[in-house]
Amino acid sequence: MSSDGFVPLDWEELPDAEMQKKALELFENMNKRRTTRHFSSRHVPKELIETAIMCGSTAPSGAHLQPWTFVAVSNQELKAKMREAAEAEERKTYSERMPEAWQEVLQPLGTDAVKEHMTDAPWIVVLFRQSKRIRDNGEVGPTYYSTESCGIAAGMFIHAIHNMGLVTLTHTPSPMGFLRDILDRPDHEHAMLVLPVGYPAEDAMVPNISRKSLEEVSIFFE
Ligand code: IYR
Repeated sequence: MSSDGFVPLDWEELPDAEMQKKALELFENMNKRRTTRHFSSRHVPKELIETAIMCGSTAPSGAHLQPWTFVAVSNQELKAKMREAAEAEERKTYSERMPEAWQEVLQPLGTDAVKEHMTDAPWIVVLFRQSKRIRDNGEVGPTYYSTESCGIAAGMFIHAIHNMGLVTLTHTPSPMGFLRDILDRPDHEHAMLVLPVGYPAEDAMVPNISRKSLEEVSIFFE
């Protein structure tokens, strides 16, 4: 069976009990993921980062345009440059741009303008969203749902990092325009997330917070 441009779906039915088991095991694994700001500088092989990017890049995307570029940086000078620029923006954000309502919800998380993770973590992965695509003939065309697509890709990347036993942090220095300049990306690429990746520091801490219950996050109509 084949029809132009389509191939049969590669899919295998699982027994009910196996489905339940896999579903719960995945939840238990995902529920152990924590965001930490405290990274060890221990080496992480490039191959692991490459595989995590390939996991992120399996995400569904608008019109299958895959509108993302993952820029992975281990170069120490470049990381230092990014940290300096991020901290300059963040100092302004924390001291002038952050309204009180925002400060109120951030306060328990203990964040501030000091971004040591930018130089401590062995890898900084910056996810760029492509608002346009370059056709094969060089012409520029639109992309579709690029924010949604990149959000999904980021989630899959984060899960891959957790699943391989490393930690990451979704850092959003704001505004992020400086990353396009430092990392030499074109105008139609927009930095969306900064993801330091590595082993946690030995004394890594995380906020003492809990996740919402199923009842709080969902409504079912049956
Ligand atoms: N971008 C800043 C502030 C910040 C904002 C939110 I919303 C957070 O959940 C955490 C931090 C920063 O990265 O510090």
